Formats: sequence, C-alpha cells, structure tokens
Amino acid sequence: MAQAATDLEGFRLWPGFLSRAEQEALRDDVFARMRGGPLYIPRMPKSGQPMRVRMTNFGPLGWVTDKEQGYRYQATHPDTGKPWPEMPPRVLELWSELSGYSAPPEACLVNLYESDARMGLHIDADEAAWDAPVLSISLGDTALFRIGGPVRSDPTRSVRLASGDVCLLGGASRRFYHGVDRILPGTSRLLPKGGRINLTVRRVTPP
Ligand code: MD3
Ligand code: FE
Repeated sequence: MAQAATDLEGFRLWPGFLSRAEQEALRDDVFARMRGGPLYIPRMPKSGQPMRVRMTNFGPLGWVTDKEQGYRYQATHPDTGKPWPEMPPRVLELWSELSGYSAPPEACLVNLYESDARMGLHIDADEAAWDAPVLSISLGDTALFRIGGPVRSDPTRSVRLASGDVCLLGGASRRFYHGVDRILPGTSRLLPKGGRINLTVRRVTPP
C-alpha cells in the first residue's frame, strides 16, 4: 500500500494518489453516471435553506437531505425516484486498497463545489456502521479543508485537498468536526467549468 503523508488519529492523506490520466478517467466516468442521477440542490432540515453544494450519489444507498425529512440515506434519487447509478469500479477498487474495511462501501456521495461554495463544520453521524472509515477523493480545484476534534470548539487545522488527492478518515478522526472553508478557483483544469468534485465513500449499515 502507498505510504500516507500524514497520520493523525486515523486521518491519512495520500497527495496525488491518482495520476492525471486516472483523474480524467474518473471524471469522465462520474459525468457519464450523473446522466442517470443528476445533481440536485439539497436543503437543510426544518429551515429548508438550500445548501451551497450540489449533490448526487452512486451505489445502493445515497445521503440526502430535505426540509421535511432531514438527513438520511435512501436507495432512490429524490427528484427522479430512480435507484442511484452504480458506483464507479475505480471507487470500489480504491476502497478495497485503502480502507482496510472488509465489507464493500454502500454510498458514494458526489459533492459539486462551484467556486463560491463551502461546507460548514459538521460531524458525519448518519451511518450505523460507526467502525467503518470514510474515503474521500478530490477532483478539480483545490479545497481548503478544515478538521478539528470531537468537540466543535476543539482546535482545528487546515489541509489543502488538491485534484487526485485521496484521504481516509478512520479511527478517532471519523467522528471529528470538519468542513470546507473555500475552493481556490483556477487551481486545476480537470473540470471544464472549474470547481471541485468530492467523492465521499462510506459504509452505511453494519455488515
Ligand atoms: C473528516 N465532505 O460530504 S470530504 C461530507 O470535501 C463532507 O466534500 C467534504 O464532509 C468534501 O460529509 C469533506 C473528507 C471527509 C469526509 C468525511 C469525514 C472528511 C471527514 C468524516 C470525519 C472527519
Ligand atoms: Fe462530512
């Protein structure tokens, strides 16, 4: 296995894990699959406030949120009612190679950040499979990612996630607060309209 550059309470980052050619192939695969499961605008529970990130999912389960029912996983696209497209084979391979988890992932959340998008500090808490790590794959413009600790007021550190970087959130870091402060426009030419795609790969149900 490739050597991770950092190892902090289960947070590991592999900068440039995907070559440019692999990034292009994954980008093309993601865009092709999105034709069967288009991006939609997620809404915050209760307030119905639109999130700044557009989303879709691949795999048997997808993470969704709306005003009425809030955060959850479901097997179908909220707008089309169809099952999510299958997970890209390369994503399944990366999970087997890097996650150290014996069961396959069930959800690949696709987050699209335009240049002004960000994601506030939060904890991922909607997965019953608490022991499973989360794998993240970055494509396109660099993100300033922030990660803290298990309490919102814990000190945080900033990490740049560039195109082709892969990171794994295992161990204690799986329950740490994290978010995306901003996107650095013009830092990659991978996506034709700029911006960033993050693939967040998760096991949802205990195997
Ligand atoms: C740290 N996405 O979808 S991915 C999310 O870049 C999410 O789109 C961000 O946070 C993005 O929930 C960050 C990296 C990531 C994913 C899960 C984590 C970092 C994490 C879980 C715990 C701690
Ligand atoms: Fe998250």
